[in-house]
Amino acid sequence: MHKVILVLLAGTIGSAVAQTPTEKIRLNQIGFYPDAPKVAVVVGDAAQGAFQIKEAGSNKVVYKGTLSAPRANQHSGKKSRIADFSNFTKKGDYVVEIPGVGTSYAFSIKPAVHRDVAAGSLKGFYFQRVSTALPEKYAGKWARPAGHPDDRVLIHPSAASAERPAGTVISSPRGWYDAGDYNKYIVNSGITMGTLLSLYEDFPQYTRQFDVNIPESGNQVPDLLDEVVYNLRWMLTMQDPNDGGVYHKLTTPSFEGMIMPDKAKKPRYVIQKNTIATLDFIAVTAQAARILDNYKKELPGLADSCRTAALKGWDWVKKNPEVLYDQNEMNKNFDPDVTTGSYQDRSGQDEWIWAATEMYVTTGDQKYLDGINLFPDTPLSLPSWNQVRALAYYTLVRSQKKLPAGGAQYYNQAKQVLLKFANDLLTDLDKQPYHTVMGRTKGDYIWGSSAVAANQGIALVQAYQLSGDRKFLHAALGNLDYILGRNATGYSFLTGFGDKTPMRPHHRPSVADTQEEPVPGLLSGGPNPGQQDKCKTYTSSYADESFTDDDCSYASNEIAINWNAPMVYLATAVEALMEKKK
Ligand code: G3I
Ligand code: 9MR
Repeated sequence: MHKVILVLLAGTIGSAVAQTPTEKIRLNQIGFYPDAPKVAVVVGDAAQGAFQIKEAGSNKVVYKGTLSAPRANQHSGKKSRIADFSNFTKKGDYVVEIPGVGTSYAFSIKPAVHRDVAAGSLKGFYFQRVSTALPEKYAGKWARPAGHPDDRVLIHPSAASAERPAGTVISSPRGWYDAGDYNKYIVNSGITMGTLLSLYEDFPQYTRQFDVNIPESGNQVPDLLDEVVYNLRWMLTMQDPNDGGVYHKLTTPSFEGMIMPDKAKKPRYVIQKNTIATLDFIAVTAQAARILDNYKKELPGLADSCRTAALKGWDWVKKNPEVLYDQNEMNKNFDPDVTTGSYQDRSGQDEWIWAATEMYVTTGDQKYLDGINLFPDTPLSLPSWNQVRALAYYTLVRSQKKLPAGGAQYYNQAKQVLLKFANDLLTDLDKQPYHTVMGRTKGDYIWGSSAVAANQGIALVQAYQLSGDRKFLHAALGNLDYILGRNATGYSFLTGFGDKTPMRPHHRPSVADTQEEPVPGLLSGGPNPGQQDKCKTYTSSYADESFTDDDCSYASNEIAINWNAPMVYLATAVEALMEKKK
């Protein structure tokens, strides 16, 4: 009893002294590495002159600094100043205080400061698992019954063949829910898997240490790969065994309501085979084959199945090089109409490059590059579900030592293109209102902009690996700071991580369950001035502020596997690289 009173009393005194954090100071709400840049941003006109760092508990001033000159925001015209305390390196818990403005959220300075973020965002994938119950042992208060067995999926008329006429029942279980919806899309699975498999290939040692408390955690396979295999086994079922073509998606005709997985029981179909889905599938299975060769004992037959699947897929795309998925056209010809995510892409050029490169690296056979222009004369695009060329270059530079004779030229070209791309990302970094690569142009704020920040971070990590120049690593870290709070909304976009983090993502289980807090470890889409959801609760239309923490907002506050994957990559890569000595 006495103990309880004492604790309560201490709590009261603590909160009487502590100030409510101000929203005007924006920083990574998790914290900083001792020997890396540390930046907070203060918004508005009031702030100028000095700032200080105080110990979170005692209020003792431990560092004094001066705010930068004001920087004008290109999206909103608002002013901000930078509080740079990179020179302060002592481990502990602190706040930033700016006289006349207030104090920030508390943060830590310590080694491995993003370890929980990295592990938590990987665990996010477990919560997206289809066809299985999530018991409390692994899912805690987000435990839920199994949904979508997907063992009786229908062949949609658009996907019919002689061997599998419309209405044929196939089994296509497992995989991850794509996003806030319950469908499974091959194209989006493609980049997601490529990103996670690349994380394993780039940092095999570090990723072996992950234990994220999933059912497979006790086995001899790294948890990262166990999670990937859960989706891989689904992807393999999406290939038509008769000809090697791959279905575009497994979906209900229209989106389910905001209900739990086990309550969502509309019939599900696989939809039209096409070239781009098959190319993405080939890239993933080819990459998985070479990685899983190292786990033949633990995952018997899986590497071989992937290799065979990739080869069969390749035969199909060679015969069907230009079958595009066009949902409107498809709906004109077949019933039922399908109105779920289209993931339709007008050009397969980048998918050909990616698939051919993965085949080339896995088999060592030059023939896969025949007829492929690996380095077209168009600027490289940041990876996204419909732009995968950079994934090919990441694989080429990573595989330098394993490339067959003649491969050095591809390595050299890929390296050059990637370094140019990363250098361009650094343009005017010192002038940016939040001192981040993310957000220099309005074009960064698309649907899923958080993944733009994360994918830019990956490109910068690649450049650091290629050059050893720490400016790239520090800029990648700056984009991680962006995602975790140093941005114009003040949100840390990863659910469950930070003080101000989305509470109402457009995510069916988070909306429909009985828990106050959303499922953790999921990356919210982030600012998107398109506001395609037409929600009424946006409070700003400036590109970098166009976000609303409301479950109506699928255009700014949904979550998605192709956004979570680069989040996992960036946080993990930064951890692995900061762990190494300079
Ligand atoms: O291709 C044009 C480009 O030419 C133009 O410059 C640009 C300007 O904004 O727009 C580009 O098209 C955009 C397209 O994504 C490709 O980036 C569209 O405006 C934009 O509306 C579209 O958003 C996609 C959205 O689905 C709607 O189709 C998102 O990228 C995609 O992540 C999202 O994915 C959904 C799935 O369909 C369903 N499941 C949830 C998932 C996440 O929200
Ligand atoms: O929930 C859907 C989300 O996953 C998609 O990203 C989004 C855009 O395709 O669509 C959402 O579903 C909405 C539908 O498009 C329109 N009616 C309301 C649905 C959300 O409740």
